[in-house]
Amino acid sequence: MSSKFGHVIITSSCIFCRSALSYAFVNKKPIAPGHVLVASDREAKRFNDLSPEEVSDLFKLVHRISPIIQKVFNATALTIAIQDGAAAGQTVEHVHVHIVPRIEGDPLQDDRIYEVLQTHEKKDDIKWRTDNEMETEATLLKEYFEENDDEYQQ
Ligand code: AMW
Repeated sequence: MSSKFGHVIITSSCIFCRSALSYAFVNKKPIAPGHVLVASDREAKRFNDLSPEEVSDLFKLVHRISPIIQKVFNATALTIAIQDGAAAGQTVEHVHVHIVPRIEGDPLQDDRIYEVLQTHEKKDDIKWRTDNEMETEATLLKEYFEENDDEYQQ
């Protein structure tokens, strides 16, 4: 089943994990390897438009997938962020959480990540990935969840 992400349709081949009210998918223009997104199923624009149940479900899904993203992409840390509103850099008007794998000394140090997150979609130095590249990553992550994530308790 595909899902709406603001004005964009995310195909099921790019969605690697779902919960009752949210879904996790690979990024078309990641700022680092493994930069993924978690969105609410319902197309709410701003964080505060979500119900408490949706907030809880969204962050439970972030909580569930984040250690796996860190491990799969050989990171030692994560930046977990929401750009909530246009002035904060939000371009897709549908609540979503960014999960970005980090390592000591990576190019996003010194809070540079926040500038890059706000501007990366408009800049040409990071390329938009092909559907094939995205599907390959989502397939890898899907298998990882199906096989290795049985113990997660929501
Ligand atoms: W925001 O700037 O609204 O906080 O973040 C939007 C995110 O959505 C960006 O990281 C961007 O790369 C990503 N994105 C935009 N279009 C797509 C798409 N078709 N599929 C997956 N991710 C997308």
